[in-house]
Amino acid sequence: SIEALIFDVDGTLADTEEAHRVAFNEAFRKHRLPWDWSREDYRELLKTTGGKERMSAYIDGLGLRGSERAWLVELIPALHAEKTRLYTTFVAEGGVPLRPGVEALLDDAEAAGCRLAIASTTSAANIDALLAATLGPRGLDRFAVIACGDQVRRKKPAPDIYKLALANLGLEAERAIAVEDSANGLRSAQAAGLWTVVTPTFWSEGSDLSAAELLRPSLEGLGFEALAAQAAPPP
Ligand code: XBP
Ligand code: MG
Repeated sequence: SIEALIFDVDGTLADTEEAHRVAFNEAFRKHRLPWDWSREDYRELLKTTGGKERMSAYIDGLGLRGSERAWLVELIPALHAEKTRLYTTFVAEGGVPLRPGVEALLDDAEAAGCRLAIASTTSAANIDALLAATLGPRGLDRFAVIACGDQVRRKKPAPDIYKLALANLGLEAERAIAVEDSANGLRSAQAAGLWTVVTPTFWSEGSDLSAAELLRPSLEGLGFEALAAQAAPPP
């Protein structure tokens, strides 16, 4: 039987990527960089997971040499800290709601005795801000395990973050379900052996999500028992 649901955060619990994008651009302005990522740019840039890694990939694409490139690479930690400050402030003010059906599924799973967990590329600070703003001050405590950010060296699509979440839950992959929104997240979860539900957003449009065990526009109307029965049908 299914004993845990492991949720991705960005794109899955909430459609946060526009807030991330705006925070990146604001951080670039504050550091007097002439960078401005459009929504189309950002959809492409999302193929690199992790904010620091995303900026690094962007800098690589600028084709700069020597000291100019080195100076920008050295600026990444400061840019990312600034971006995190801006993002958490916006999210803490209630700037990003949960996606439809998320809270109902969390409630339903808990009522059925299923544990909740998180496997995310983003930082703990960002997750704390989102869960407190959307689920209240005790929102974070509802998750038995939060695996995130730099706790693993290889971010999604590598399986490491889902493997870490499973290890911390003390479960084999057969006992859990992953909930995702993106191709990188789907690859990560499936590479860790997880049965995966995918609910795409604007940001995952155009990516191939056909490998998902269950693909649906949102979690709305999806009860825990129905989900668990699909993932682990009774013998
Ligand atoms: C989300 C990400 C994150 C956010 C930015 O991927 O890739 O990098 O865009 O967060 P997933 P940070 O939903 O697959 O976990 O800047 O904190 O990295
Ligand atoms: Mg995601």
